[in-house]
Amino acid sequence: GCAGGDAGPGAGGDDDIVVGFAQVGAESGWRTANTKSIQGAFEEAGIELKFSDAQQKQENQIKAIRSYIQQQVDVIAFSPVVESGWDTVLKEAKDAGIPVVLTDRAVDSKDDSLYVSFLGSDFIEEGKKAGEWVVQEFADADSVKIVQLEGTTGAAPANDRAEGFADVIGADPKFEIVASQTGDFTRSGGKQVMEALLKSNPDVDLVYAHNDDMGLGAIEAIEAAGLVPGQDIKIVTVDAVKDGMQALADGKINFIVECSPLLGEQLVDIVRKVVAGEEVEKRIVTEETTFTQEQAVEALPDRQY
Ligand code: GYE
Repeated sequence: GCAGGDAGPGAGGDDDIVVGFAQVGAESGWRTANTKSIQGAFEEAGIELKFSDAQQKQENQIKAIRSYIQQQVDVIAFSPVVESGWDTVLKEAKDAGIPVVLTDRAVDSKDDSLYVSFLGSDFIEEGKKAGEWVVQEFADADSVKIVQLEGTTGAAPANDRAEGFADVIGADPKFEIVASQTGDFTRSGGKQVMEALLKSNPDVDLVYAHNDDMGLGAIEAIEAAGLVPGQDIKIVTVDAVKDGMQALADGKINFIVECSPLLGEQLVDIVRKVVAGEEVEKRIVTEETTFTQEQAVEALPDRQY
């Protein structure tokens, strides 16, 4: 924003900063919690936030970023819906002298001068944690048929959660991914894909869903087929949002790898530093844990989202 003139309280401080945030959409419980965290943190900080929802379309996100460039905001932050295809618009921001912070999801740009920092989870690690649980859980089984419900095609968390999981289970040929399809990180997507996959793979042992919402959709499909989720078919998911944790506590999901959506306060910190001309870390990794059914029962009452 513009400095000078106004000598009111906070002049020259946070009141003058304007941030443009281009969100992915509202596809999941995780995303809703993430949006709430970001909007809440900026409101708390007294920093103006321009917010847009791209409805999971890259073209909408690019439009939003271009409009933030035009409005000459101080910092642009966004969670890239897919990994590739960002170089041109990021170069436009750079040429306009507007620093960009990536939150939650990465881009595959070779030139890392196109953004100042990337705040978010290590999705490969999350996939590995899911795989490690599967290896333990099925230690005594001779063969394990797995259905994978993938996140949005081309999104960093879909690519990386598949990769980390495959790395771990790939060490033992008894694990077989019999089908893998995208459910676009939505509950309805997970349900639809699971309905179809159950017809061709009625003997599946395990569902690995890249997020809770798709796992919750799969539960509906499994129950509709007359099977018991969590028993006849085991389920492991990623996120640990409230509905997922409830299903875990109820025994319908067997294990959840946490992915924290609460990035708002850290993003505010980064924005303040960038505007003040201070150094920020290029990569800030979110800390997260995993939950068993027992741990979900314990954690649920205090869960914020
Ligand atoms: O896991 C999923 C959401 O990018 C980490 O996006 C995020 C993912 C999250 O739709 O639920």
